Amino acid sequence: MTIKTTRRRLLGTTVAASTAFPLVSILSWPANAAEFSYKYANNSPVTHPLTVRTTEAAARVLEKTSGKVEIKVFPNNQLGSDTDMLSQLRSGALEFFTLSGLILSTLVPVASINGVGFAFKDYSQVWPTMDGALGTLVRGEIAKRGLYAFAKMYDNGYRQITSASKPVKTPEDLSGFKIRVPASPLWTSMFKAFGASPTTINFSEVYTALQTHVVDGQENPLSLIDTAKLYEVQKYVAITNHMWDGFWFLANKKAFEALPANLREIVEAEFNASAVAEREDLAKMNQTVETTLKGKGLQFVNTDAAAFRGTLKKAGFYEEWKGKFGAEAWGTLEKAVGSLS
Ligand code: X2X
Repeated sequence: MTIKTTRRRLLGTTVAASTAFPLVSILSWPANAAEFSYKYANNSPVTHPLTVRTTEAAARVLEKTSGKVEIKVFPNNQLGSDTDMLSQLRSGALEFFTLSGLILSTLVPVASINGVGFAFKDYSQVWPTMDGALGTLVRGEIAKRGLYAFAKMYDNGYRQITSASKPVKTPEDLSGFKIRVPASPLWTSMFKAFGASPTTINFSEVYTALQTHVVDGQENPLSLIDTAKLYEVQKYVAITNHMWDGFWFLANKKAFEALPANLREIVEAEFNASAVAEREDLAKMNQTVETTLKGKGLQFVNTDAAAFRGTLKKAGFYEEWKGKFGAEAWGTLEKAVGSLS
């Protein structure tokens, strides 16, 4: 191959990728050498540990498969909103995608079970539960829908409520509150049970929705409030810890099974290893992020979790979702975290 053709090929690659430039450079391997050229996409900022660690996993996969498996990383909704990316994953236009279990529940209903309000006391309950029986149950249901979920979830975090016009100090402050929630029946149901007025908006539109006051507030872990710069368009954050949320690393089953077993093993091992590293990154970040956000002007409000939980109970939230998830899934959750209703 002459230098001229190489350059032309590289140019072609750059042009093709120019609308959404992948983070993993393919320039370290000869052009077109990969036997499998796959895409991984997410909704998270480039600086978020989810993107950082999955990008590292993709680089390790390229190296350990001697360039046979190339996974280009498209973070930050470059390929569209979560709803769009889920469609792309299902059709095979996208091979890998990380998605909140709660949003995945639009396809796999039981996948929102980890989002039940105040279910997990802390991370010492989260990881054994999601790496254990409940995670296995959810993965089994995901497998029935043409997708394959890797064993290790990536952390998103405990969610907190931000607002622009007034702080949320008590459950009563949520009455009529215009809040953005992700696309998930459980999220909408929970904020209705709080008496709020929830609107479904994909994360790709959240910053703008807050900036233009389509909604007054939203809820997300502090790590995302920081990395997605939501503090620029919000004034207060109420520490509610109202649910724990994580990302399943999902593969289009057909595309994943097209890889020979030895390559599949490498991909799975590397993305699982990165999930564990990402959980540790967030644990570290959680020690400093409050100070960071205060420095950026966000005002913190502490809340009484028991009061918020009591509001959900009174509204019949737990009874309703116990019925929706069914005895097996609800029982598996309660076995891990104790009685909820
Ligand atoms: O959409 C959100 O709020 C986010 C980024 O936390 C999820 O992926 C559920």
